[in-house]
Amino acid sequence: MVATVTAYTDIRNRALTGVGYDGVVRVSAGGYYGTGVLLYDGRAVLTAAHLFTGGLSSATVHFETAAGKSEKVSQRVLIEPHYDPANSNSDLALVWLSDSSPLAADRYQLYRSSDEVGQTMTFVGYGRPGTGSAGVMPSYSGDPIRQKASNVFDADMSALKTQLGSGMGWTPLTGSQMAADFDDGTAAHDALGQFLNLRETGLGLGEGLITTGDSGGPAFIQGRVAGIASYSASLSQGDAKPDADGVVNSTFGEIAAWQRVSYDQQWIDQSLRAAYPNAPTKPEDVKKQLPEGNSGTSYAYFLLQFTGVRTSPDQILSVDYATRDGTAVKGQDYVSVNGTLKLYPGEVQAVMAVEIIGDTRPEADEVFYMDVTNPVGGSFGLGVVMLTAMRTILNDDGGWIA
Ligand SMILES: [Ca+2]
Ligand SMILES: [Ca+2]
Ligand SMILES: [Ca+2]
Ligand SMILES: [Ca+2]
Repeated sequence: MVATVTAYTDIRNRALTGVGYDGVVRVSAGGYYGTGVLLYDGRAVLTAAHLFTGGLSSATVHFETAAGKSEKVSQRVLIEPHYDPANSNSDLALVWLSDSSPLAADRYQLYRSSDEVGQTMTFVGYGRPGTGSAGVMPSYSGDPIRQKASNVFDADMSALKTQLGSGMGWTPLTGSQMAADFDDGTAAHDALGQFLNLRETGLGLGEGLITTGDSGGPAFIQGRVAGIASYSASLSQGDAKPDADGVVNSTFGEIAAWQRVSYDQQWIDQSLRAAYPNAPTKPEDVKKQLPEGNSGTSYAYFLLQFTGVRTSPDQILSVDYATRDGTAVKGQDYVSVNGTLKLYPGEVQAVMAVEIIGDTRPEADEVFYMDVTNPVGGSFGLGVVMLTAMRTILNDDGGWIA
């Protein structure tokens, strides 16, 4: 990915394995590729819809983790239903793996607050390398390399449209896309400084911008997925020509846009929930004891129900949740999760899924816990601050004698 300030051979820009980026994957479809990010269910990869133009409905997901490289084919691609290619709105897609992801691949939560603008983010991708001064390297023919760089989400893209008017040939939906510019520390190349008077001249050697192949890649705030890389642009207005060469090639002075994940979190959450296999829909169907399985992961479900009354029909309710070790140990027996569950308008219940790790080692039956806290828009009952549920992973391998 990523055009950076220094050359791609500079180790500072590499998103090496084992340091938290192993859930950032390469997604190839129809002879091209982009980038994607593995979400909290361990099955769905969030990426850009425009990778699937022409009705493509399959993809290959390439993992690169501390445990090595592997790839998985997906035959299940869901395009955000409001995707509008002419304006690059809702440029999001979900790609489900046919089975579980490598355990070494990080799973990520969504960044859910709406305070992204003004924050520094780190973005990661497999795009063609380049530098801010020379632009993307057309001659690069090596293997795709996973790189990272940082930038600041300076503005909502719709603010730029308001300023540039017909000088910008597309209309971003208000609140749905975020802009960052590629700075080199000078006012001359500070695009959003010139257009919107947002004078922020960059993060020095940490600054970067997306290039071709980074499409669909994540921008992280606090380790959560806040943006999905969508496109870059070379814009000008009158005397303001921040891009030195006027060509879209990821040089200093260009602007890139990320789809704003918080804006689309309902579609993402509900799509993932709808895809859980055999998820319970009523309390009596919840399985509290689950066979461990022999390979990959399988789901243990927790069903959260709201029995109160909303203050208004469109109120969004939420709780925070986190798994906790009992005799079962995270990373060995199950995949720990720690996130926020939202109940959107019309919903009175939803499932949380935890991946149980299968193996063929005889063990005792083991338990782990799910703690649910911080109810927003309801309470757990007088004096109750936490709900806890337990699940038992049943040994299904021979040889254990109690
Ligand atoms: Ca910048
Ligand atoms: Ca700037
Ligand atoms: Ca340029
Ligand atoms: Ca087993």
